[in-house]
Amino acid sequence: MAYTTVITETRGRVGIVQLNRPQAMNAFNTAMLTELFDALEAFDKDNHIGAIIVTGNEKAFAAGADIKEMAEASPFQMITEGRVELWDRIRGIKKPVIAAVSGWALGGGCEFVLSCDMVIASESAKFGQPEITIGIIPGAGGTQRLARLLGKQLAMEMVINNRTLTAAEALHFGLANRVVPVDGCLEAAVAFAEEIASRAPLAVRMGKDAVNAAFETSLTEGLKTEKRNFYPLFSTEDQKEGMQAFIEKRKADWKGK
Ligand code: DAK
Repeated sequence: MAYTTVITETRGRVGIVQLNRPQAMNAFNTAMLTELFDALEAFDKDNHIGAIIVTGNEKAFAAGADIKEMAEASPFQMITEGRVELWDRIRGIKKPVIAAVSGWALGGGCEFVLSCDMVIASESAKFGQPEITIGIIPGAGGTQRLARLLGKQLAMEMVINNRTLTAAEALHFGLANRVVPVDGCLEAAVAFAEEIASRAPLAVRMGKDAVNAAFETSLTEGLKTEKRNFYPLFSTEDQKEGMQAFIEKRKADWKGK
Protein backbone atom coordinates (compact mmCIF):
# COMPACT_ATOMS: atom_id res chain seq x y z
CA MET A 1 0.00 0.00 0.00
CA ALA A 2 1.47 3.36 -1.03
CA TYR A 3 0.96 5.91 1.73
CA THR A 4 1.94 9.57 1.49
CA THR A 5 1.47 10.82 5.06
CA VAL A 6 2.67 7.78 7.03
CA ILE A 7 5.60 5.41 6.57
CA THR A 8 5.19 1.76 7.44
CA GLU A 9 7.90 -0.73 8.29
CA THR A 10 8.09 -4.22 9.76
CA ARG A 11 10.82 -5.33 12.16
CA GLY A 12 10.47 -8.97 13.05
CA ARG A 13 6.93 -9.38 14.38
CA VAL A 14 6.54 -5.65 15.07
CA GLY A 15 4.68 -3.34 12.68
CA ILE A 16 5.72 0.32 12.78
CA VAL A 17 3.68 3.27 11.55
CA GLN A 18 5.56 6.57 11.45
CA LEU A 19 3.51 9.76 11.15
CA ASN A 20 5.06 11.74 8.33
CA ARG A 21 3.92 15.35 8.04
CA PRO A 22 7.04 16.95 9.55
CA GLN A 23 6.28 20.28 7.84
CA ALA A 24 3.12 20.51 10.00
CA MET A 25 4.49 18.97 13.21
CA ASN A 26 2.60 15.79 12.22
CA ALA A 27 -0.76 17.51 12.68
CA PHE A 28 -3.52 15.03 11.86
CA ASN A 29 -5.31 16.05 8.69
CA THR A 30 -7.98 13.75 7.30
CA ALA A 31 -5.53 12.15 4.87
CA MET A 32 -3.04 11.25 7.60
CA LEU A 33 -5.72 9.99 9.98
CA THR A 34 -7.16 7.79 7.23
CA GLU A 35 -3.77 6.38 6.29
CA LEU A 36 -2.81 5.87 9.93
CA PHE A 37 -5.89 3.79 10.61
CA ASP A 38 -5.64 1.93 7.29
CA ALA A 39 -2.05 1.00 8.21
CA LEU A 40 -3.01 0.00 11.75
CA GLU A 41 -5.86 -2.17 10.48
CA ALA A 42 -3.59 -3.82 7.90
CA PHE A 43 -1.06 -4.73 10.62
CA ASP A 44 -3.91 -5.88 12.85
CA LYS A 45 -5.03 -8.36 10.18
CA ASP A 46 -1.50 -9.61 9.46
CA ASN A 47 -0.93 -12.89 11.33
CA HIS A 48 2.82 -12.34 11.26
CA ILE A 49 2.52 -9.16 13.37
CA GLY A 50 2.23 -9.40 17.16
CA ALA A 51 2.41 -5.75 18.22
CA ILE A 52 2.24 -2.35 16.55
CA ILE A 53 4.18 0.87 17.20
CA VAL A 54 3.03 4.35 16.22
CA THR A 55 5.74 6.99 16.27
CA GLY A 56 6.51 10.49 14.99
CA ASN A 57 9.80 12.33 14.67
CA GLU A 58 12.18 13.96 17.17
CA LYS A 59 10.31 17.29 17.25
CA ALA A 60 6.77 16.00 17.32
CA PHE A 61 4.79 12.84 17.81
CA ALA A 62 1.80 14.89 16.64
CA ALA A 63 0.74 18.50 17.37
CA GLY A 64 -2.97 17.65 17.27
CA ALA A 65 -5.64 17.83 14.64
CA ASP A 66 -4.79 20.05 11.69
CA ILE A 67 -6.03 23.47 12.78
CA LYS A 68 -5.81 24.84 9.24
CA GLU A 69 -8.12 22.09 7.98
CA MET A 70 -10.81 22.61 10.62
CA ALA A 71 -10.56 26.38 11.24
CA GLU A 72 -13.58 27.22 9.06
CA ALA A 73 -15.62 24.08 9.80
CA SER A 74 -19.22 24.33 10.97
CA PRO A 75 -20.50 22.07 13.78
CA PHE A 76 -22.37 20.03 11.19
CA GLN A 77 -19.24 19.55 9.10
CA MET A 78 -17.35 18.46 12.22
CA ILE A 79 -20.03 15.83 12.83
CA THR A 80 -20.89 14.75 9.30
CA GLU A 81 -17.47 14.66 7.65
CA GLY A 82 -16.69 11.44 9.48
CA ARG A 83 -14.01 12.75 11.84
CA VAL A 84 -15.62 11.14 14.90
CA GLU A 85 -15.77 7.76 13.16
CA LEU A 86 -12.17 8.15 11.99
CA TRP A 87 -10.78 8.81 15.46
CA ASP A 88 -12.83 5.93 16.86
CA ARG A 89 -11.14 3.37 14.59
CA ILE A 90 -8.32 3.08 17.15
CA ARG A 91 -10.74 1.25 19.43
CA GLY A 92 -11.18 -1.53 16.89
CA ILE A 93 -7.50 -2.54 16.83
CA LYS A 94 -7.13 -5.90 18.59
CA LYS A 95 -3.35 -6.10 18.79
CA PRO A 96 -1.36 -4.06 21.32
CA VAL A 97 -0.57 -0.57 20.05
CA ILE A 98 2.45 1.18 21.55
CA ALA A 99 3.06 4.90 21.12
CA ALA A 100 6.75 5.83 20.88
CA VAL A 101 6.73 9.54 21.66
CA SER A 102 9.42 12.19 21.22
CA GLY A 103 8.70 15.93 21.28
CA TRP A 104 5.18 17.30 21.20
CA ALA A 105 2.09 15.12 21.74
CA LEU A 106 -0.55 17.84 21.81
CA GLY A 107 -4.32 17.97 21.44
CA GLY A 108 -5.41 15.08 19.23
CA GLY A 109 -1.79 13.87 19.35
CA CYS A 110 -2.01 13.47 23.11
CA GLU A 111 -5.48 11.94 22.76
CA PHE A 112 -4.19 9.42 20.26
CA VAL A 113 -1.42 8.48 22.71
CA LEU A 114 -4.04 8.05 25.43
CA SER A 115 -5.93 5.69 23.11
CA CYS A 116 -2.87 3.49 22.63
CA ASP A 117 -2.25 0.57 24.98
CA MET A 118 1.23 1.51 26.17
CA VAL A 119 3.60 4.44 25.85
CA ILE A 120 7.36 4.65 25.48
CA ALA A 121 8.31 8.30 25.97
CA SER A 122 11.67 9.78 25.16
CA GLU A 123 13.14 12.39 27.51
CA SER A 124 11.99 15.13 25.11
CA ALA A 125 8.32 14.08 25.11
CA LYS A 126 5.75 16.69 26.16
CA PHE A 127 2.06 15.91 26.54
CA GLY A 128 -0.72 18.48 26.59
CA GLN A 129 -4.21 19.53 25.59
CA PRO A 130 -3.82 23.11 24.33
CA GLU A 131 -7.28 23.23 22.73
CA ILE A 132 -8.34 25.82 25.31
CA THR A 133 -5.84 28.23 23.73
CA ILE A 134 -7.73 28.05 20.41
CA GLY A 135 -11.20 28.29 21.93
CA ILE A 136 -12.24 24.64 22.05
CA ILE A 137 -11.84 21.57 24.27
CA PRO A 138 -10.48 18.09 23.49
CA GLY A 139 -12.79 16.19 21.11
CA ALA A 140 -11.13 12.80 20.75
CA GLY A 141 -11.51 11.48 24.28
CA GLY A 142 -9.00 13.66 26.15
CA THR A 143 -11.32 14.89 28.87
CA GLN A 144 -12.46 11.37 29.74
CA ARG A 145 -9.22 9.43 29.35
CA LEU A 146 -7.11 12.01 31.20
CA ALA A 147 -9.61 12.18 34.07
CA ARG A 148 -9.64 8.38 34.38
CA LEU A 149 -5.87 8.10 34.14
CA LEU A 150 -4.65 11.12 36.12
CA GLY A 151 -7.60 12.00 38.33
CA LYS A 152 -9.80 15.06 38.20
CA GLN A 153 -7.46 17.78 39.41
CA LEU A 154 -4.58 17.29 37.00
CA ALA A 155 -6.89 16.46 34.08
CA MET A 156 -8.81 19.66 34.77
CA GLU A 157 -5.62 21.71 34.79
CA MET A 158 -4.53 20.19 31.49
CA VAL A 159 -7.90 20.66 29.80
CA ILE A 160 -8.82 24.13 30.99
CA ASN A 161 -5.42 25.68 31.63
CA ASN A 162 -3.07 24.07 29.08
CA ARG A 163 -0.83 22.38 31.66
CA THR A 164 1.70 20.20 29.84
CA LEU A 165 3.40 17.11 31.24
CA THR A 166 7.09 16.34 30.81
CA ALA A 167 8.19 12.79 30.11
CA ALA A 168 9.20 12.36 33.76
CA GLU A 169 5.76 13.58 34.89
CA ALA A 170 4.06 11.29 32.38
CA LEU A 171 5.96 8.35 33.85
CA HIS A 172 5.19 9.46 37.40
CA PHE A 173 1.46 9.81 36.73
CA GLY A 174 1.15 6.56 34.76
CA LEU A 175 0.72 7.99 31.28
CA ALA A 176 4.03 6.48 30.13
CA ASN A 177 5.41 2.98 30.73
CA ARG A 178 9.07 3.93 30.24
CA VAL A 179 11.17 7.03 29.65
CA VAL A 180 14.17 6.45 27.40
CA PRO A 181 16.86 8.66 25.83
CA VAL A 182 15.82 10.51 22.65
CA ASP A 183 18.43 8.63 20.62
CA GLY A 184 17.19 5.10 20.46
CA CYS A 185 13.58 5.81 21.45
CA LEU A 186 12.22 3.78 18.53
CA GLU A 187 14.69 0.96 19.17
CA ALA A 188 13.59 0.85 22.82
CA ALA A 189 9.96 0.73 21.71
CA VAL A 190 10.74 -2.06 19.24
CA ALA A 191 12.45 -4.11 21.97
CA PHE A 192 9.44 -3.51 24.23
CA ALA A 193 7.02 -4.47 21.43
CA GLU A 194 9.04 -7.54 20.40
CA GLU A 195 8.73 -8.93 23.91
CA ILE A 196 4.95 -8.53 23.75
CA ALA A 197 4.86 -9.97 20.22
CA SER A 198 6.65 -13.08 21.53
CA ARG A 199 3.79 -13.86 23.95
CA ALA A 200 0.84 -16.19 23.31
CA PRO A 201 -1.17 -14.17 20.75
CA LEU A 202 -4.68 -15.18 21.81
CA ALA A 203 -3.91 -14.52 25.48
CA VAL A 204 -2.47 -11.09 24.56
CA ARG A 205 -5.65 -10.30 22.65
CA MET A 206 -7.90 -11.41 25.50
CA GLY A 207 -5.77 -9.56 28.04
CA LYS A 208 -5.95 -6.30 26.09
CA ASP A 209 -9.69 -6.63 25.75
CA ALA A 210 -10.15 -7.37 29.46
CA VAL A 211 -7.98 -4.47 30.65
CA ASN A 212 -9.82 -2.10 28.31
CA ALA A 213 -13.13 -3.26 29.80
CA ALA A 214 -12.03 -1.64 33.08
CA PHE A 215 -12.46 1.75 31.39
CA GLU A 216 -15.89 0.98 30.00
CA THR A 217 -17.83 -0.73 32.76
CA SER A 218 -18.52 -1.26 36.45
CA LEU A 219 -16.26 -3.63 38.41
CA THR A 220 -18.93 -6.33 38.32
CA GLU A 221 -19.28 -6.10 34.53
CA GLY A 222 -15.50 -5.86 34.10
CA LEU A 223 -15.00 -9.02 36.16
CA LYS A 224 -17.55 -10.78 33.95
CA THR A 225 -15.58 -9.71 30.87
CA GLU A 226 -12.42 -11.05 32.46
CA LYS A 227 -14.06 -14.45 33.02
CA ARG A 228 -15.53 -14.46 29.51
CA ASN A 229 -12.01 -13.94 28.18
CA PHE A 230 -10.29 -16.30 30.65
CA TYR A 231 -12.18 -19.57 30.22
CA PRO A 232 -12.01 -19.85 26.40
CA LEU A 233 -8.21 -19.74 26.61
CA PHE A 234 -8.40 -23.27 28.08
CA SER A 235 -9.64 -24.42 24.69
CA THR A 236 -6.49 -23.18 22.93
CA GLU A 237 -3.45 -25.20 21.91
CA ASP A 238 -1.32 -22.42 23.37
CA GLN A 239 -2.71 -22.91 26.88
CA LYS A 240 -1.87 -26.65 26.73
CA GLU A 241 1.54 -25.85 25.24
CA GLY A 242 2.27 -23.08 27.77
CA MET A 243 1.47 -25.19 30.80
CA GLN A 244 3.24 -28.28 29.40
CA ALA A 245 6.31 -26.18 28.61
CA PHE A 246 6.35 -24.92 32.20
CA ILE A 247 6.14 -28.47 33.55
CA GLU A 248 8.87 -29.67 31.16
CA LYS A 249 11.04 -26.63 31.97
CA ARG A 250 11.30 -25.52 28.34
CA LYS A 251 10.33 -22.46 26.30
CA ALA A 252 6.77 -22.53 24.96
CA ASP A 253 6.28 -22.63 21.19
CA TRP A 254 3.18 -20.52 20.57
CA LYS A 255 0.94 -21.27 17.59
CA GLY A 256 -1.70 -18.57 18.07
CA LYS A 257 -4.32 -21.34 18.15
N1 DAK B 1 -2.35 22.19 12.83
C1 DAK B 1 -1.85 22.71 11.68
N2 DAK B 1 -0.59 23.12 11.56
C2 DAK B 1 0.23 23.00 12.61
C3 DAK B 1 -0.22 22.45 13.84
C4 DAK B 1 -1.59 22.02 13.93
N3 DAK B 1 -2.12 21.46 15.02
N4 DAK B 1 0.81 22.47 14.72
C5 DAK B 1 1.86 23.00 14.04
N5 DAK B 1 1.52 23.29 12.78
C6 DAK B 1 2.34 23.88 11.73
C7 DAK B 1 2.56 25.37 11.98
O1 DAK B 1 1.47 26.13 11.53
C8 DAK B 1 3.82 25.60 11.17
O2 DAK B 1 3.47 25.68 9.83
P1 DAK B 1 4.05 26.89 8.87
O3 DAK B 1 3.70 28.14 9.55
O4 DAK B 1 5.55 26.61 8.87
O5 DAK B 1 3.40 26.63 7.57
C9 DAK B 1 4.61 24.29 11.37
O6 DAK B 1 3.64 23.32 11.76
C10 DAK B 1 5.66 24.38 12.45
O7 DAK B 1 5.03 24.84 13.64
P2 DAK B 1 5.60 26.05 14.52
O8 DAK B 1 6.31 27.03 13.67
O9 DAK B 1 4.48 26.55 15.35
O10 DAK B 1 6.69 25.28 15.40
P3 DAK B 1 7.16 25.61 16.88
O11 DAK B 1 8.32 24.70 17.14
O12 DAK B 1 7.34 27.07 17.09
O13 DAK B 1 5.94 25.15 17.82
C11 DAK B 1 4.15 23.68 18.55
C12 DAK B 1 5.54 23.81 17.86
C13 DAK B 1 3.71 22.21 18.39
C14 DAK B 1 4.28 24.02 20.02
C15 DAK B 1 3.15 24.67 17.87
O14 DAK B 1 3.20 24.45 16.45
C16 DAK B 1 1.74 24.51 18.34
O15 DAK B 1 1.36 25.04 19.39
N6 DAK B 1 0.88 23.85 17.53
C17 DAK B 1 -0.55 23.75 17.76
C18 DAK B 1 -0.85 22.82 18.89
C19 DAK B 1 -2.35 22.72 19.17
O16 DAK B 1 -3.01 23.73 19.45
N7 DAK B 1 -2.91 21.53 19.09
C20 DAK B 1 -4.32 21.26 19.27
C21 DAK B 1 -5.03 21.30 17.94
S1 DAK B 1 -6.79 21.04 18.14
C22 DAK B 1 -12.07 15.65 16.74
C23 DAK B 1 -11.12 14.93 17.43
C24 DAK B 1 -9.96 15.60 17.83
C25 DAK B 1 -9.74 16.90 17.53
C26 DAK B 1 -10.68 17.59 16.84
C27 DAK B 1 -11.87 16.98 16.45
N8 DAK B 1 -13.32 15.01 16.37
C28 DAK B 1 -13.52 13.63 16.81
C29 DAK B 1 -14.26 15.65 15.60
C30 DAK B 1 -8.50 17.51 17.98
C31 DAK B 1 -8.30 18.83 18.01
C32 DAK B 1 -6.93 19.36 18.20
O17 DAK B 1 -5.96 18.63 18.34
